[in-house]
This record gives sequence, structure tokens and C-alpha cells, in this order.
Amino acid sequence: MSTYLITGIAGFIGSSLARAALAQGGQVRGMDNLSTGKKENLSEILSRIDFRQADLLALAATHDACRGVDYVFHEAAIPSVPKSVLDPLGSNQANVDATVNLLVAARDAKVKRVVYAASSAAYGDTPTLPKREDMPPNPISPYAVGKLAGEYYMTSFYRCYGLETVSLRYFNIFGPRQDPTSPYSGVLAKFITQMLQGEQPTIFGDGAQSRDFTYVDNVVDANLRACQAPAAEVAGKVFNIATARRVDLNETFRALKKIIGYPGDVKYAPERAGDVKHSLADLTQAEKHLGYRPKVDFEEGLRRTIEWYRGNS
Ligand code: UD2
Repeated sequence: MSTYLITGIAGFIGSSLARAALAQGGQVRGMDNLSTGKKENLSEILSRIDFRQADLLALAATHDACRGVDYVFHEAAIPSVPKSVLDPLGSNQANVDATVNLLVAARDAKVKRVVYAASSAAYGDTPTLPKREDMPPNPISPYAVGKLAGEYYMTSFYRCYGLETVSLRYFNIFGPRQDPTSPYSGVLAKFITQMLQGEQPTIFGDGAQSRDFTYVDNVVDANLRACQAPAAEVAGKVFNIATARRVDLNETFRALKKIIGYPGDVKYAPERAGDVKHSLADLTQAEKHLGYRPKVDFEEGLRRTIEWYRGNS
């Protein structure tokens, strides 16, 4: 039986990973400073996990959390482009300093593998689509720089200390439990909850920007695969994790309007600083080395997510 440490376990991705690891018969330990995560996300599994409210920047707590662990899923972050534009220091501490602390602790505890939540933001505004992992990164926002730095640290800890790491570049993940309440929340969590409440959503820019929106169950599957794939194929490497379909925001609004039955229109506001225009993944590497294929497509993901918010808001 494997022991997993999940950082950011109270977030929507971390808590989904916790459920999946438990379902596989794993032991789950989690760290979260509850800066964006919520303990409610863990309510029905809290008694079955070793939950620690602690910050990765507290090195002693991080060392302690890594003891006896086989696999680490590193999801903890301040996951927001605009927040990083407003507060680059805070973003760097949470996304870079905390990642280095975790790597040091994981190395010292001799964990088998660290799987890292990297971001498609690393590609920035390079014109070529779809994005392949061998393309040069071109981060725009401090958030994107921090997430990319985390990848480089992952690879460096593999090369320098032999700690196996796998970086998964997530492409705009959405699904149940994603926090819709902050101005920095992911666009789908915001739009769905606003439209369910009869409020008018706002598109920043003209709505032509596109994203490769990816349902959370696909990411969970990719993480479990990243633990089991042969080291020779994945250690120290970076993989896109996405749906491999690009939808623009105007289309996204129309799809939500139809499923939700929202009668109104969307409003438009100025484009956001640091925003990427288009994002679409090439999944060749993930398929070849992780056996990853998206199991849940965009529309099905939307339906499941809307259903969840209907029952839980
Ligand atoms: C970035 C990364 C994503 C992930 C995420 C942090 C890219 C392409 N993606 O997502 O992989 O790391 O950061 O969780 O870099 N928007 C509106 N109205 C709103 C809210 C957002 O129009 O009320 C727009 C926003 O300007 C952007 C799009 O929706 O063009 C997606 O925004 P987001 O914050 O959901 O995610 P994004 O793309 O910054």
C-alpha cells in the first residue's frame, strides 16, 4: 500500500486526488495552509486522512510531512495570473519558494517520486498551436514564470540528487469544488455559479481568447499514471495534460447558457494584464509515456460541474 502526500489537499484538485488515492487503497496525508483551499472540500474523507494545516514555507513541518511517504502530489499554489500581477512577491513565495522547500524535504525523506502541478501558462503567447513540450517557453505573467521555475527545479532535483520528478502542465482545469468566490477564480467556476444565480458574467477582452479546458478527473488520472510510469520514460520530464480541444470564451458562454438555461447575455470588460490569447495542447508525449488520454470531454465535464454546483451552492 502506497503513502501519498498531497500538498494543497484542500483545493479542488488536491481533494479530488485525495479521494482517488483513498479509492486505490492508499494512505493519504495532506498539507494545506487554507489560503485558497477549504476544509469542507475534504468533509466526508477528513477522518480517513492525516490532514495537516501547515504552510510549505515552514520547513520543519514540510520535512515532517514527507517522512514515510512514497509519492508526493504537489498541488499547493496561488493559482492565479491576475493575483501574481498584483502581488508578484506573494506569488513567488507560494509557487517557487514553497516548491523548493518541498523538494528539499522530499529529497531528504527519500520519497519515490514527486508529481508537480505545472501550468500551460509556461507557453505564454507563442503563436504555434498546439503547444508541444519541446517548444521554448515564453511566460508572460509572474505566475507563469513561477510555475515554470517550479518545473526547472523538479528537473534539477532529478539531475542533481536523483529524486524522481514528473511535471504535468495542466491546461485550465475545471470541475466540482473549484472555488468560485474570489475575483481570481477560474473562469468556468465563476461563470457557472454566476449564471446559476441569474447574475451576468463578464468576459475580459473580446471573448476570442481560447482555452483547452480540462475536466478534473482527467488530471487525477494523469497524476496516478505519473506515479506508475517507468522512471526511464518520465523522470525529470514535463508533460501536457489537457483535453486537446480549444474553445473560445464566447463559445464557452453559449455552451453554458444552453446547459444552464440562462436567459441573459454576457457583458464585456477590458482585457486582463498578463492574459494569454490562445491555448491548446498536443498530447502525443502524455499518451506515449503515461498512456494518458482524456476520459471526460469538455461538454460532459461542463454537465457534471454544473450539476455539482446546482446541488452544492
Ligand atoms: C492560467 C493557466 C492555467 C492555470 C491557471 C491557474 C494559461 C493559458 N492557463 O489560466 O493552466 O495554471 O492559470 O489556475 O495560462 N476571464 C473572463 N472573465 C472572468 C474570469 C476570467 O473573461 O470572470 C477570462 C480571462 O481573462 C482568461 C480566461 O477567462 O482569458 C481564463 O481565465 P482563468 O483565470 O480561468 O484562467 P487562465 O487562462 O488565466
